[in-house]
Amino acid sequence: MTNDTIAAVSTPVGQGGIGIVRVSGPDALGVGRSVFSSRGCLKNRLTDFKERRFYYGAFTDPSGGPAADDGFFVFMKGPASYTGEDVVELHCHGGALTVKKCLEVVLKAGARLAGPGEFTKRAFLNGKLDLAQAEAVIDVIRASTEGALNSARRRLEGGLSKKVNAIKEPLIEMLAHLEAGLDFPDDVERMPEGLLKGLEAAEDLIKELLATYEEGMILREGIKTLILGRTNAGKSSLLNVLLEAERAIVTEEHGTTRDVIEEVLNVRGIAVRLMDTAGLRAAAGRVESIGIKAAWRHAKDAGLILYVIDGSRPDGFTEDLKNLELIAGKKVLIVANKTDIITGKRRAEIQEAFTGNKAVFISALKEEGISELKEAICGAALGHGLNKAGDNAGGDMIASVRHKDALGAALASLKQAKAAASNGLAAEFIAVDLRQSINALGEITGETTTEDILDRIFSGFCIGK
Ligand SMILES: Nc1nc2c(ncn2[C@@H]2O[C@H](COP(=O)(O)OP(=O)(O)O)[C@@H](O)[C@H]2O)c(=O)[nH]1
Ligand SMILES: [Mg+2]
Repeated sequence: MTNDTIAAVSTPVGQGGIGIVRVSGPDALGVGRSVFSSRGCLKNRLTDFKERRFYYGAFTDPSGGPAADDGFFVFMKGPASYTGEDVVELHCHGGALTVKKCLEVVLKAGARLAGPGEFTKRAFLNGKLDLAQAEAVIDVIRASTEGALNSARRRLEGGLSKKVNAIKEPLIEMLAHLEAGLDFPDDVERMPEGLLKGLEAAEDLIKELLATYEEGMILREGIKTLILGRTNAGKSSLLNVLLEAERAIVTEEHGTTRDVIEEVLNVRGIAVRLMDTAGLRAAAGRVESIGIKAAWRHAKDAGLILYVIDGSRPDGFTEDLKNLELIAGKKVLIVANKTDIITGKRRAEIQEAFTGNKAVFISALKEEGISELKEAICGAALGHGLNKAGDNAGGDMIASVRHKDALGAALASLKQAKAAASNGLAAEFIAVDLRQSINALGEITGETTTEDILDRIFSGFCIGK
């Protein structure tokens, strides 16, 4: 049901200056009226609210009794509201109990508790946002780095939708032309001129957008970054230096780290999810071996591996090269550590021994080369990197499996349309594929989306948004 009146607490649970209960739906004003009174006395109920004006008063159970709390009341008349419906907000004291009590009086007055993301779902259904924008709302809320926030804000402002529509519109025109040819075969040339070229152009644009997936995901979700290497290379020291905190135990003893230690670091706007691991060595005890197995397991799905080598111990390089072979094909940065005790000649040797991967020289002990390493991490994660403000220089990106799958389906149908056109098949066949491609693109912005896709998207939201 989309036309009942829903309510939820829209501010985080906990203590804060203000807590907000939001009410949306055809009876929002009625619900508001029956709980709000200007001087804590229900006899003083206001009946005539001006829109978008704050009124101070008390929130009381419609059947009477002491006020749940006092605060501000504001009314936003639909469609000029977030959901596109009539919306009332009660701004009360920001305590866990005060907001709970205010929500209770609103529910008693006839509103229903909103489900996760239900306000935003209504905004989508009422045409206030398209689906790509609605999805971006939760990404804006969850963003923990500048990069994630900027990328989500671009989508919220409609950047991605505009791109998708720009691909879709010429296809719709081509389809209309083809279909006109079917309906009035005598009047219209059956095979529109430039059809193949148009299909190819759309194909290129879809491929371009698909290519942004990996970076879009990294901006949104961060990058799983594994610190790997032999024992005593300085992995835990590196973790500590990057975090600027004594997070992991560092000793000169081999096999100090056993568990995987995870921390998130903001590197120039990217959430780098660092994992320090047990050093790789053959002669490990039982517990340590479990740690080493975990390290290899995490290596499989890591987005980036910082392979730390002890630059002062060339006797271990053969072992290092063997380990690197096991992670061939992954994004790897060689972090050559302990520059404070190695000579320039040794540096050259290291560079020669590890030519396959980019090497960064650091001293975790003396904290040297760390900003260069951060730069390299950023460059390895995002091809083009970010500018100083954490803005993604690459423009609009897709940032979900849903977008990727929809674009993939659109591309596959386009290819079929192209094959049909170049094989001289009848316009009907081309039209079918073309329509499928258009529908797949429409899924991104929500023109052609089923109810269970919507449910899946909005169930990931928080209640109250
Ligand atoms: N000289 C020097 N020693 C270091 C450096 N980084 C780590 N170490 C030392 O190497 C040993 C092992 O360090 P640790 O971080 O525990 O290595 P891990 O086993 O790879 O985690 C410790 O004694 C550290 O003090 C460095 O940059 N220079
Ligand atoms: Mg360690």
